[in-house]
Amino acid sequence: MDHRTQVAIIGAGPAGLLLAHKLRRAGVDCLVIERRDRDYVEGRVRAGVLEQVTVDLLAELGLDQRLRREGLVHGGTRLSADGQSFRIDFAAATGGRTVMVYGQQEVMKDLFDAAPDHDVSIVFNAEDVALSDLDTDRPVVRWRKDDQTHTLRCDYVAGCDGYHGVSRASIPATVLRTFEKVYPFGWLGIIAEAPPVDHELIYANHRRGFALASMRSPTRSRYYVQCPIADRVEDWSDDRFYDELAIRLGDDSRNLVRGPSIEKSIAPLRSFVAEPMRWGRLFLAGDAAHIVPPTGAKGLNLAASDVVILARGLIDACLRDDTVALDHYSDQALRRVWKAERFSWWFTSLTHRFPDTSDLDRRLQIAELDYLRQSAAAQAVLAENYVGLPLEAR
Ligand code: RFL
Ligand code: PHB
Repeated sequence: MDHRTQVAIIGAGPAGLLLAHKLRRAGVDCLVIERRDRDYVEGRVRAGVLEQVTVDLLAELGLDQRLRREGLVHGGTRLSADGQSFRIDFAAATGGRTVMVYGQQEVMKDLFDAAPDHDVSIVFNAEDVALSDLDTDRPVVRWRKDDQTHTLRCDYVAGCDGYHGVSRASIPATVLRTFEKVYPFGWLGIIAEAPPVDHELIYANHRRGFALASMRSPTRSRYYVQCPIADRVEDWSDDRFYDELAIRLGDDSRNLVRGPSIEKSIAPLRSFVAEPMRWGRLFLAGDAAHIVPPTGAKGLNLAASDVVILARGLIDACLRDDTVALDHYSDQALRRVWKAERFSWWFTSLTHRFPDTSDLDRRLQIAELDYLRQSAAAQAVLAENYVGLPLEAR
Protein backbone atom coordinates (compact mmCIF):
# COMPACT_ATOMS: atom_id res chain seq x y z
CA MET A 1 0.00 0.00 0.00
CA ASP A 2 1.23 3.49 -0.86
CA HIS A 3 0.84 6.50 1.43
CA ARG A 4 1.89 10.14 1.25
CA THR A 5 2.41 12.74 4.00
CA GLN A 6 4.51 15.81 4.73
CA VAL A 7 6.29 14.54 7.87
CA ALA A 8 6.79 10.86 8.73
CA ILE A 9 7.31 10.48 12.49
CA ILE A 10 9.06 7.29 13.61
CA GLY A 11 8.06 6.31 17.18
CA ALA A 12 4.98 7.15 19.32
CA GLY A 13 6.83 7.89 22.57
CA PRO A 14 6.72 11.36 24.14
CA ALA A 15 8.89 12.94 21.40
CA GLY A 16 6.90 11.47 18.49
CA LEU A 17 3.44 12.20 19.87
CA LEU A 18 4.25 15.71 21.10
CA LEU A 19 5.62 16.51 17.64
CA ALA A 20 2.58 15.00 15.91
CA HIS A 21 0.16 17.07 18.04
CA LYS A 22 2.19 20.23 17.46
CA LEU A 23 2.36 19.73 13.67
CA ARG A 24 -1.33 18.86 13.31
CA ARG A 25 -2.27 21.94 15.32
CA ALA A 26 -0.35 24.07 12.81
CA GLY A 27 -2.00 22.30 9.86
CA VAL A 28 0.99 20.19 8.77
CA ASP A 29 0.25 16.63 7.57
CA CYS A 30 2.01 13.83 9.43
CA LEU A 31 1.78 10.12 10.20
CA VAL A 32 3.27 8.38 13.25
CA ILE A 33 4.74 4.89 12.73
CA GLU A 34 5.17 2.88 15.98
CA ARG A 35 6.67 -0.59 16.37
CA ARG A 36 4.68 -1.58 19.48
CA ASP A 37 1.06 -1.18 20.61
CA ARG A 38 -0.47 1.58 22.72
CA ASP A 39 -0.56 -0.47 25.94
CA TYR A 40 3.16 -1.17 25.72
CA VAL A 41 4.16 2.47 25.15
CA GLU A 42 1.80 3.76 27.84
CA GLY A 43 2.69 1.03 30.32
CA ARG A 44 6.40 1.81 30.61
CA VAL A 45 7.11 3.36 34.00
CA ARG A 46 9.61 6.12 33.39
CA ALA A 47 9.86 9.83 34.03
CA GLY A 48 8.07 11.67 36.79
CA VAL A 49 9.15 15.32 36.77
CA LEU A 50 8.09 17.89 34.14
CA GLU A 51 9.85 21.21 33.59
CA GLN A 52 7.99 24.41 32.78
CA VAL A 53 8.90 24.08 29.07
CA THR A 54 7.13 20.70 28.97
CA VAL A 55 4.11 21.92 30.94
CA ASP A 56 3.86 24.97 28.63
CA LEU A 57 3.98 22.74 25.56
CA LEU A 58 1.15 20.54 26.89
CA ALA A 59 -0.87 23.69 27.68
CA GLU A 60 -0.32 25.11 24.19
CA LEU A 61 -1.55 21.79 22.74
CA GLY A 62 -4.70 21.98 24.88
CA LEU A 63 -3.63 18.85 26.77
CA ASP A 64 -3.18 20.19 30.28
CA GLN A 65 -6.62 19.80 31.90
CA ARG A 66 -5.78 16.63 33.85
CA LEU A 67 -2.21 17.82 34.49
CA ARG A 68 -3.59 20.98 36.17
CA ARG A 69 -5.95 18.86 38.28
CA GLU A 70 -3.71 15.96 39.24
CA GLY A 71 -0.12 17.21 38.80
CA LEU A 72 1.80 18.15 41.94
CA VAL A 73 3.66 21.48 41.84
CA HIS A 74 7.04 21.15 43.56
CA GLY A 75 8.76 24.35 44.67
CA GLY A 76 11.84 22.60 46.04
CA THR A 77 13.63 19.34 46.76
CA ARG A 78 15.66 17.80 49.59
CA LEU A 79 19.29 16.66 49.33
CA SER A 80 20.70 14.30 51.92
CA ALA A 81 24.21 13.29 53.03
CA ASP A 82 24.53 10.14 55.15
CA GLY A 83 20.95 10.40 56.37
CA GLN A 84 20.73 14.13 57.15
CA SER A 85 18.91 16.34 54.70
CA PHE A 86 18.37 19.97 53.81
CA ARG A 87 16.01 21.71 51.41
CA ILE A 88 16.72 23.64 48.23
CA ASP A 89 13.97 26.14 47.43
CA PHE A 90 13.69 26.30 43.62
CA ALA A 91 11.12 29.06 43.67
CA ALA A 92 13.23 31.33 45.92
CA ALA A 93 16.42 30.64 43.93
CA THR A 94 14.91 31.15 40.45
CA GLY A 95 12.38 33.94 40.89
CA GLY A 96 9.38 31.67 41.36
CA ARG A 97 10.01 28.78 38.94
CA THR A 98 8.85 25.28 39.89
CA VAL A 99 8.50 21.76 38.42
CA MET A 100 5.47 19.50 38.13
CA VAL A 101 5.33 15.88 39.30
CA TYR A 102 3.17 14.06 36.72
CA GLY A 103 4.15 10.62 35.40
CA GLN A 104 5.22 9.94 31.83
CA GLN A 105 2.47 7.29 31.74
CA GLU A 106 -0.11 10.02 32.39
CA VAL A 107 1.42 12.28 29.72
CA MET A 108 1.22 9.38 27.24
CA LYS A 109 -2.39 8.63 28.18
CA ASP A 110 -3.35 12.27 27.59
CA LEU A 111 -1.50 12.35 24.24
CA PHE A 112 -3.09 9.08 23.03
CA ASP A 113 -6.60 9.92 24.29
CA ALA A 114 -6.59 13.28 22.45
CA ALA A 115 -5.09 11.88 19.22
CA PRO A 116 -8.38 11.10 17.37
CA ASP A 117 -9.94 14.51 18.14
CA HIS A 118 -6.74 16.34 17.25
CA ASP A 119 -6.49 14.47 13.94
CA VAL A 120 -3.25 12.69 14.92
CA SER A 121 -2.92 9.34 13.07
CA ILE A 122 -0.78 6.54 14.46
CA VAL A 123 0.11 3.19 12.86
CA PHE A 124 0.77 0.72 15.72
CA ASN A 125 2.53 -2.65 15.42
CA ALA A 126 4.56 -1.60 12.38
CA GLU A 127 7.20 -4.28 11.75
CA ASP A 128 10.60 -3.93 10.07
CA VAL A 129 10.42 -0.15 9.73
CA ALA A 130 13.10 0.96 7.24
CA LEU A 131 14.12 4.46 6.06
CA SER A 132 15.61 5.25 2.67
CA ASP A 133 16.36 8.16 0.29
CA LEU A 134 16.97 10.39 3.32
CA ASP A 135 19.56 12.41 1.41
CA THR A 136 17.09 13.20 -1.41
CA ASP A 137 14.07 15.51 -1.33
CA ARG A 138 11.66 12.52 -1.34
CA PRO A 139 12.49 10.27 1.65
CA VAL A 140 10.69 6.92 1.93
CA VAL A 141 9.58 4.91 4.99
CA ARG A 142 8.62 1.24 4.58
CA TRP A 143 7.10 -1.20 7.07
CA ARG A 144 5.11 -4.41 7.24
CA LYS A 145 1.82 -4.88 9.00
CA ASP A 146 -0.66 -7.78 8.78
CA ASP A 147 1.40 -9.33 5.97
CA GLN A 148 1.17 -6.20 3.87
CA THR A 149 4.05 -3.98 2.83
CA HIS A 150 3.50 -0.24 3.24
CA THR A 151 5.41 2.57 1.53
CA LEU A 152 5.18 6.14 2.81
CA ARG A 153 6.62 8.96 0.69
CA CYS A 154 7.19 12.21 2.57
CA ASP A 155 9.08 15.51 2.64
CA TYR A 156 10.77 15.02 6.02
CA VAL A 157 11.36 12.22 8.54
CA ALA A 158 11.41 12.86 12.30
CA GLY A 159 13.37 10.11 14.08
CA CYS A 160 11.65 9.91 17.49
CA ASP A 161 12.24 6.19 18.01
CA GLY A 162 14.38 6.21 21.13
CA TYR A 163 17.86 4.91 21.84
CA HIS A 164 17.36 1.52 20.12
CA GLY A 165 15.45 2.83 17.10
CA VAL A 166 16.14 2.59 13.39
CA SER A 167 16.51 6.34 12.69
CA ARG A 168 19.94 7.06 14.17
CA ALA A 169 21.16 3.74 12.73
CA SER A 170 20.17 5.00 9.23
CA ILE A 171 22.77 7.80 9.36
CA PRO A 172 26.11 6.80 7.78
CA ALA A 173 28.86 6.19 10.33
CA THR A 174 31.08 8.64 8.47
CA VAL A 175 28.63 11.46 9.24
CA LEU A 176 27.65 10.65 12.81
CA ARG A 177 29.82 11.36 15.85
CA THR A 178 28.76 9.76 19.14
CA PHE A 179 29.85 10.44 22.72
CA GLU A 180 29.09 7.92 25.45
CA LYS A 181 29.67 7.13 29.12
CA VAL A 182 28.14 4.08 30.76
CA TYR A 183 27.93 4.30 34.55
CA PRO A 184 29.06 1.29 36.61
CA PHE A 185 25.73 0.83 38.46
CA GLY A 186 21.97 0.81 37.88
CA TRP A 187 18.80 2.16 39.51
CA LEU A 188 16.44 -0.35 41.05
CA GLY A 189 13.01 1.32 41.12
CA ILE A 190 9.67 0.42 42.64
CA ILE A 191 6.19 1.89 42.61
CA ALA A 192 4.11 1.29 45.72
CA GLU A 193 0.49 2.03 46.61
CA ALA A 194 1.46 4.01 49.74
CA PRO A 195 1.77 7.70 50.63
CA PRO A 196 5.24 9.11 49.85
CA VAL A 197 7.74 9.53 52.68
CA ASP A 198 7.78 13.32 52.23
CA HIS A 199 5.82 15.90 50.22
CA GLU A 200 8.92 16.70 48.10
CA LEU A 201 11.61 14.54 46.45
CA ILE A 202 14.69 13.47 48.43
CA TYR A 203 17.99 12.83 46.59
CA ALA A 204 20.20 10.93 49.05
CA ASN A 205 23.94 10.36 48.98
CA HIS A 206 24.74 7.60 51.48
CA ARG A 207 28.04 5.77 51.89
CA ARG A 208 26.17 2.59 50.83
CA GLY A 209 24.97 4.30 47.63
CA PHE A 210 22.39 6.68 46.17
CA ALA A 211 18.65 6.63 46.94
CA LEU A 212 15.75 8.72 45.60
CA ALA A 213 12.34 9.16 47.17
CA SER A 214 9.85 10.33 44.56
CA MET A 215 6.11 9.96 43.99
CA ARG A 216 3.33 9.80 41.43
CA SER A 217 0.48 11.10 43.62
CA PRO A 218 -0.32 11.69 47.32
CA THR A 219 -1.08 7.96 47.60
CA ARG A 220 1.52 6.47 45.27
CA SER A 221 5.28 6.38 45.96
CA ARG A 222 8.15 5.96 43.53
CA TYR A 223 11.48 4.93 45.12
CA TYR A 224 14.90 4.09 43.72
CA VAL A 225 18.14 2.71 45.16
CA GLN A 226 21.47 2.51 43.33
CA CYS A 227 22.40 -1.17 42.79
CA PRO A 228 25.12 -3.21 41.04
CA ILE A 229 24.29 -3.42 37.34
CA ALA A 230 24.52 -7.23 37.46
CA ASP A 231 21.75 -7.49 40.10
CA ARG A 232 18.42 -9.00 39.09
CA VAL A 233 14.99 -7.85 40.24
CA GLU A 234 14.51 -11.28 41.90
CA ASP A 235 17.48 -10.52 44.17
CA TRP A 236 15.46 -7.71 45.73
CA SER A 237 12.42 -8.66 47.81
CA ASP A 238 10.29 -5.70 48.95
CA ASP A 239 11.68 -6.15 52.49
CA ARG A 240 15.27 -5.98 51.30
CA PHE A 241 14.46 -2.94 49.15
CA TYR A 242 12.76 -1.02 51.99
CA ASP A 243 15.49 -1.92 54.51
CA GLU A 244 18.13 -0.50 52.18
CA LEU A 245 16.04 2.56 51.31
CA ALA A 246 15.45 3.30 55.01
CA ILE A 247 19.18 3.13 55.79
CA ARG A 248 20.06 5.44 52.91
CA LEU A 249 17.32 7.98 53.69
CA GLY A 250 18.29 8.00 57.39
CA ASP A 251 16.33 10.60 59.39
CA ASP A 252 13.96 11.14 56.46
CA SER A 253 12.74 7.53 56.59
CA ARG A 254 10.76 8.09 59.79
CA ASN A 255 7.47 8.36 57.86
CA LEU A 256 8.25 5.56 55.38
CA VAL A 257 5.15 3.44 54.66
CA ARG A 258 6.20 0.06 53.24
CA GLY A 259 3.42 -0.58 50.71
CA PRO A 260 3.76 -3.68 48.50
CA SER A 261 5.50 -2.88 45.21
CA ILE A 262 3.31 -2.93 42.09
CA GLU A 263 6.28 -2.49 39.74
CA LYS A 264 9.96 -3.27 40.13
CA SER A 265 12.70 -2.85 37.52
CA ILE A 266 16.39 -2.08 37.09
CA ALA A 267 17.53 0.65 34.69
CA PRO A 268 21.11 1.20 33.49
CA LEU A 269 22.57 4.73 33.56
CA ARG A 270 24.18 6.27 30.51
CA SER A 271 25.27 9.63 29.09
CA PHE A 272 25.08 9.64 25.28
CA VAL A 273 24.96 12.26 22.52
CA ALA A 274 24.86 11.81 18.74
CA GLU A 275 25.94 14.73 16.54
CA PRO A 276 24.59 16.16 14.32
CA MET A 277 20.88 15.63 15.02
CA ARG A 278 20.17 15.85 11.29
CA TRP A 279 21.17 14.02 8.15
CA GLY A 280 19.62 15.14 4.85
CA ARG A 281 15.88 15.18 5.51
CA LEU A 282 16.06 13.06 8.68
CA PHE A 283 15.88 14.92 12.02
CA LEU A 284 16.46 13.14 15.35
CA ALA A 285 14.61 14.15 18.52
CA GLY A 286 14.57 12.84 22.11
CA ASP A 287 16.28 9.61 23.20
CA ALA A 288 17.07 8.77 19.54
CA ALA A 289 19.75 11.47 19.74
CA HIS A 290 20.70 11.62 23.42
CA ILE A 291 20.44 9.82 26.75
CA VAL A 292 21.01 11.33 30.20
CA PRO A 293 21.29 9.48 33.51
CA PRO A 294 17.91 9.99 35.26
CA THR A 295 19.38 11.84 38.25
CA GLY A 296 18.53 15.29 36.84
CA ALA A 297 15.04 14.24 35.60
CA LYS A 298 15.92 15.61 32.17
CA GLY A 299 15.20 12.86 29.56
CA LEU A 300 11.54 13.48 28.81
CA ASN A 301 12.01 17.23 29.19
CA LEU A 302 14.81 17.25 26.60
CA ALA A 303 12.55 15.31 24.24
CA ALA A 304 9.93 18.07 24.71
CA SER A 305 12.40 20.92 24.11
CA ASP A 306 13.77 19.20 20.97
CA VAL A 307 10.19 18.98 19.71
CA VAL A 308 9.50 22.68 20.32
CA ILE A 309 12.58 23.64 18.29
CA LEU A 310 12.05 21.02 15.55
CA ALA A 311 8.35 21.82 15.13
CA ARG A 312 9.13 25.49 14.41
CA GLY A 313 11.52 24.44 11.65
CA LEU A 314 9.20 21.83 10.12
CA ILE A 315 6.20 24.20 10.18
CA ASP A 316 8.18 26.95 8.40
CA ALA A 317 9.50 24.44 5.87
CA CYS A 318 6.17 22.72 5.15
CA LEU A 319 3.85 25.73 5.17
CA ARG A 320 6.11 28.57 3.98
CA ASP A 321 8.89 26.79 2.11
CA ASP A 322 11.35 28.50 4.49
CA THR A 323 14.10 26.18 5.77
CA VAL A 324 16.17 28.69 7.78
CA ALA A 325 14.94 27.47 11.20
CA LEU A 326 15.19 23.81 10.16
CA ASP A 327 18.80 24.35 9.09
CA HIS A 328 19.59 25.63 12.61
CA TYR A 329 17.73 22.82 14.42
CA SER A 330 20.68 20.55 15.18
CA ASP A 331 22.98 23.33 16.47
CA GLN A 332 20.26 24.96 18.53
CA ALA A 333 18.99 21.73 20.08
CA LEU A 334 22.51 20.44 20.82
CA ARG A 335 23.44 23.56 22.81
CA ARG A 336 20.61 22.80 25.24
CA VAL A 337 21.25 19.04 25.15
CA TRP A 338 24.89 19.44 26.21
CA LYS A 339 23.93 21.67 29.14
CA ALA A 340 21.41 19.08 30.35
CA GLU A 341 24.04 16.34 29.84
CA ARG A 342 26.45 18.36 31.97
CA PHE A 343 23.93 18.87 34.76
CA SER A 344 22.81 15.21 34.79
CA TRP A 345 26.43 13.98 34.85
CA TRP A 346 27.35 16.42 37.64
CA PHE A 347 24.32 15.53 39.79
CA THR A 348 25.01 11.81 39.27
CA SER A 349 28.67 12.27 40.23
CA LEU A 350 27.71 14.20 43.36
CA THR A 351 25.18 11.70 44.67
CA HIS A 352 26.34 8.18 43.69
CA ARG A 353 28.91 5.76 45.04
CA PHE A 354 31.34 4.72 42.28
CA PRO A 355 33.25 1.42 42.59
CA ASP A 356 36.51 3.38 42.68
CA THR A 357 35.30 6.11 45.08
CA SER A 358 38.24 6.71 47.43
CA ASP A 359 38.01 8.20 50.93
CA LEU A 360 39.18 11.47 49.41
CA ASP A 361 36.45 11.39 46.72
CA ARG A 362 33.84 10.69 49.38
CA ARG A 363 34.98 13.62 51.55
CA LEU A 364 34.86 15.86 48.46
CA GLN A 365 31.23 14.79 47.80
CA ILE A 366 30.28 15.51 51.41
CA ALA A 367 32.05 18.89 51.28
CA GLU A 368 30.18 19.81 48.10
CA LEU A 369 26.83 18.83 49.63
CA ASP A 370 27.68 20.93 52.70
CA TYR A 371 28.59 23.83 50.41
CA LEU A 372 25.19 23.44 48.69
CA ARG A 373 23.50 23.47 52.11
CA GLN A 374 25.14 26.78 53.04
CA SER A 375 25.55 28.70 49.80
CA ALA A 376 22.66 30.52 48.13
CA ALA A 377 24.83 30.85 44.99
CA ALA A 378 25.40 27.07 44.79
CA GLN A 379 21.69 26.42 45.39
CA ALA A 380 20.76 28.88 42.62
CA VAL A 381 22.98 26.96 40.14
CA LEU A 382 21.33 23.65 41.01
CA ALA A 383 17.82 25.12 41.02
CA GLU A 384 18.21 26.95 37.69
CA ASN A 385 19.30 23.74 35.98
CA TYR A 386 16.75 21.50 37.73
CA VAL A 387 13.71 23.61 36.81
CA GLY A 388 15.09 23.74 33.26
CA LEU A 389 17.16 26.23 31.31
CA PRO A 390 15.20 28.59 29.07
CA LEU A 391 14.72 27.72 25.42
CA GLU A 392 17.25 30.02 23.80
CA ALA A 393 16.57 31.88 20.64
CA ARG A 394 18.86 30.96 17.72
P1 RFL B 1 10.99 6.65 23.91
O1 RFL B 1 10.14 6.92 25.07
O2 RFL B 1 12.01 5.57 24.01
O3 RFL B 1 10.02 6.33 22.69
C1 RFL B 1 10.48 5.81 21.46
C2 RFL B 1 9.35 5.07 20.75
O4 RFL B 1 9.82 4.59 19.49
C3 RFL B 1 9.40 3.25 19.31
N1 RFL B 1 10.35 2.58 18.39
C4 RFL B 1 10.10 2.36 17.10
N2 RFL B 1 9.05 2.66 16.32
C5 RFL B 1 9.10 2.32 15.01
N3 RFL B 1 10.17 1.68 14.46
C6 RFL B 1 11.25 1.36 15.19
N4 RFL B 1 12.30 0.74 14.63
C7 RFL B 1 11.25 1.70 16.57
N5 RFL B 1 12.14 1.55 17.58
C8 RFL B 1 11.58 2.08 18.68
C9 RFL B 1 9.40 2.66 20.72
O5 RFL B 1 8.54 1.51 20.80
C10 RFL B 1 8.89 3.84 21.54
O6 RFL B 1 7.48 3.85 21.65
O7 RFL B 1 11.78 7.96 23.44
P2 RFL B 1 11.33 9.53 23.46
O8 RFL B 1 10.00 9.72 22.83
O9 RFL B 1 12.51 10.25 22.94
O10 RFL B 1 11.13 9.86 25.02
C11 RFL B 1 12.22 9.85 25.92
C12 RFL B 1 11.75 9.54 27.34
O11 RFL B 1 10.94 8.39 27.30
C13 RFL B 1 12.95 9.35 28.30
O12 RFL B 1 13.95 10.31 28.03
C14 RFL B 1 12.54 9.48 29.79
O13 RFL B 1 11.69 8.43 30.18
C15 RFL B 1 13.78 9.48 30.70
N6 RFL B 1 13.48 9.51 32.13
C16 RFL B 1 13.13 10.70 32.76
N7 RFL B 1 12.99 11.84 32.04
C17 RFL B 1 12.57 13.00 32.65
O14 RFL B 1 12.46 14.03 31.96
N8 RFL B 1 12.26 13.06 34.00
C18 RFL B 1 12.38 11.96 34.79
O15 RFL B 1 12.04 12.04 35.98
C19 RFL B 1 12.85 10.73 34.18
N9 RFL B 1 12.97 9.60 34.91
C20 RFL B 1 13.58 8.35 32.89
C21 RFL B 1 13.32 8.43 34.30
C22 RFL B 1 13.89 7.12 32.31
C23 RFL B 1 13.97 5.98 33.09
N10 RFL B 1 14.26 4.76 32.41
C24 RFL B 1 13.69 3.53 32.69
C25 RFL B 1 15.09 4.79 31.21
C26 RFL B 1 13.41 7.30 35.10
C27 RFL B 1 13.75 6.07 34.50
C28 RFL B 1 13.88 4.88 35.42
C1 PHB C 1 10.68 9.62 39.13
O1 PHB C 1 9.76 10.02 39.87
O2 PHB C 1 10.57 8.58 38.46
C2 PHB C 1 11.94 10.38 39.06
C3 PHB C 1 12.03 11.61 39.70
C4 PHB C 1 13.21 12.33 39.68
C5 PHB C 1 14.29 11.83 38.98
C6 PHB C 1 14.20 10.62 38.30
C7 PHB C 1 13.02 9.89 38.34
O3 PHB C 1 15.45 12.54 38.96
